[in-house]
Amino acid sequence: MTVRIGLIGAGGMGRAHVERIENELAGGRVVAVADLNLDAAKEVAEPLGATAYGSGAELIADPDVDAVLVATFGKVHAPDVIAAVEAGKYVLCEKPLATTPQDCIAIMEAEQKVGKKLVTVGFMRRFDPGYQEMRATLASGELGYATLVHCRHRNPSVPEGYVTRNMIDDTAIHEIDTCRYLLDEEIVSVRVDAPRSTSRRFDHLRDPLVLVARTESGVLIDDEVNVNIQFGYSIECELVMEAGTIRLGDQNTTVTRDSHGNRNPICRSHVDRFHTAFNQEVQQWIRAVERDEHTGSTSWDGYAATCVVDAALESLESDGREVTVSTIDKPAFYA
Ligand code: ISE
Repeated sequence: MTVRIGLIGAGGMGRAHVERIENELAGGRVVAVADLNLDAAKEVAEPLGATAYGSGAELIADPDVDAVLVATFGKVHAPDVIAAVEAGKYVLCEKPLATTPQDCIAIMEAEQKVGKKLVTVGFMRRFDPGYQEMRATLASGELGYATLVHCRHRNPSVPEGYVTRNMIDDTAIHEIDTCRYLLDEEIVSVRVDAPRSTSRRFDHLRDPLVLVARTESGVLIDDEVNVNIQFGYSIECELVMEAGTIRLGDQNTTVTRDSHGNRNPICRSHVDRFHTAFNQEVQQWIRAVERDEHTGSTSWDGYAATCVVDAALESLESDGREVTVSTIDKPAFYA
């Protein structure tokens, strides 16, 4: 069976997904594209022979669409995700699931009403082989339990429209999710420190920031978020256990040796750094939809991450006070 996919959001991320579905992955086909900018939807849809729509609602109602990929801005995710769930269609929704805990709760309620896990959140790092190995090493127990996680999230630069809250809700949200995934426990408190800002930023931005979070068992996480580092896209993560550490391989392609010394190419963006992870994520989603199964992170994961984001934003607004993360009790449905 070929899974007939409808894409909502014809921007950069949506186009990158179309490219992989059409040229690199098996089992799926993009049959419809929706965007509020109908011309953008047409531009993506026409070469594929797909139908273009000016709204997500029309695409979701199309009986030829089996499953929905949402790649719009986080702020507008909830209505489309809820409509797809109510139509009984599987959804792969780019992160964040939504920008408020309330919207995430509405999505979880819709899912529980339908009685089926239909929503996967696009936390693609869960599909990165490095993070998977780190998780397996911790879970094996060989090196004891975790005590610390050191993370660094660096981007070469960000556009002017990127504002300080995006340091948390768009960027650090990846470490929030990967740490929950690696440690298999919730983050219970968080604070955000703001060091001296780099001069290589737009004036409105506070960059870099450092997130310091604590989990249920007391593991301490530190995350340097630094989005105008100039030299490239670089993600580091080191998990410290009682009897050893494991560090994520970064930029692990080739090393050139010449009269200038040793050097390796550095990625420019998440699309190339996490190419394999994105492909694995979308491929496994397509396979799971074929089998009528859920895969990847759940709406609960999307909700839990958004609650940590909220607490971190509160800390940022209160000059780095440690803020307790408040959540509803986890519904048995997501156990
Ligand atoms: C972007 O949306 C991503 O998801 C990238 O992984 C992250 O590095 C970047 O800061 C975000 O804006």
